[in-house]
This record gives sequence, C-alpha cells and structure tokens, in this order.
Amino acid sequence: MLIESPRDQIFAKPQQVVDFAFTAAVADVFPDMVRRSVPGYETVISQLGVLARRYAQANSAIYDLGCSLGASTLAMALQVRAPQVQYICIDNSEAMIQRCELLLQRQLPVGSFQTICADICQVPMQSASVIALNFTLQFIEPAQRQALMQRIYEALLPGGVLVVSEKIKFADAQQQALMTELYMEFKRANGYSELEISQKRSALENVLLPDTIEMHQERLKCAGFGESSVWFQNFVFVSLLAVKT
Ligand code: GEK
Repeated sequence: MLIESPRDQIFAKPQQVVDFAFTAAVADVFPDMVRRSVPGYETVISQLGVLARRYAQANSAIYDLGCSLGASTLAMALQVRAPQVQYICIDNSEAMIQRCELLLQRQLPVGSFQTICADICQVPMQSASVIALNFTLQFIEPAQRQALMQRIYEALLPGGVLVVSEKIKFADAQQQALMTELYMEFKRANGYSELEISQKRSALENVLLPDTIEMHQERLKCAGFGESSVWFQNFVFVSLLAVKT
C-alpha cells in the first residue's frame, strides 16, 4: 500500500545545514523522500509482508521499530494470516508517530495495533514473532546497537524473526566508491539536484552511521541468532533475515 505525500524539497534551497532530524516538515514529505532516497524501498516493504506472513505466530506481538508512518506495519497487516496478532509501532519522533496513528486508524481494526512514542532502546518488548527494524538501526548510537540487538533476540519467541534493513558501508574502498557513485546516480535519476544530494549528505553525516554487512552479521551472531541471510541488496542498502531457532 502506497502512502501518498507532497514532494520532498527539504534540501532544494541553499541553507545552513544542521544535523538531520525527523521533524514535522520531514514527516510531511517522508513517503516521497524515502521512495526517492532508498533504492528498493517499496520492494523491501512489500516483501516484509511476505516474510511476516510466513513467520507470524498466533497470539504474538509484531513490532515495527522506528516505524515512521507505519508503512512496514501496513505491509505486514495486509499479508499476515495468523490470528490475534498485535502490531506495536514505536518511533521517537512525535511528528511521525502522530501521523502513523492516524494512518493506521484508517486502515487497521481498532485494538489490533498500538503506537508508542519512545526510544526503541528503552521500550520493553516481549512475545514477538516478527520484529521489523527497517532503516532505523543506522540512526542508533553505535555503542547501543549490540544491547538493542540482544533485547530484540530476547523478545522473540522460538521460531520468531528479525528483519533488519539498513544503509551499509563496504570495507573495500573501491567497492565503497563504486556503490556510492551508483547510489548518487539513483538519486539523480529520481529528480534530486546536486545541491539537494550534497546538503542531505552533510545533514546525515553525524546522524546516519552505517555498518558493513559483516558487522551486522557479527552483531546478530553475538546476540544469539544462529544464522542470518541477506535476502535483499541494492547498491548501499541491504535487508537481512535472522531467525531465532
Ligand atoms: C519505514 N521503518 O518506512 N527510537 C525510536 N525511533 C527512532 C530512533 C530511536 N532511538 N532513532 C530514529 N528513530 C520506516 C522508516 S526512518 C528511515 C524508518 C529513514 C526513527 C526516526 O524517527 C524515523 O522515523 C525512523 O527511525 C527512521 O520502513 O529515514 O532513512
């Protein structure tokens, strides 16, 4: 399901660039911003529905961590057949969570979901069959990432899954340069100007801190996940599936 929004023009004019934040202005254009900034975003979100359909368990919780406007939850709810699941959407941006609540109220049955404005590193989680962490771990303080992963692992029921989607970096400098250049080309092809690309890059510099795929897999392993698979990759974006056995 596509969430509509006005066109993202946040970085279109020259400006004093400050650290990127999920403000009301960002929330208002977020669907357009994320579609034109994350190659394969719609595929990741719709396939998340397929993964959730496979792994959702009856009478369990399904978490959407860093939910923004709830696109992941809507995609999962469209596909999940297991009875009595509760969708729990968490985001620490007031602007995002308010809009998410209104969007979900229009699409999902009353009582089937909950939206919470909080830091995902602080909120208790339990009895989960599916946890979606889409393009959000990259914004968490690196020193807190392992502890969050540990809590995610502990919140999952046996047979439960984590889907973690991220912008990544590469250990190999040549691969990093090539993938970054191809990603820039993707942004140009989607109508972003050189000014928009460079101002957004500066705004994200201290805020979005990517890890390599190997770092993600090591973190998942340390948290207790037996195995994890990269099921999607497009330029500098990946999605991993980790199963709690
Ligand atoms: C989607 N998953 O459409 N606690 C809670 N939320 C946080 C935190 C935190 N510590 N840090 C950042 N966020 C969504 C897209 S966007 C990705 C996720 C992007 C939230 C932040 O407020 C924002 O809404 C979201 O994580 C990241 O699939 O903008 O590239």
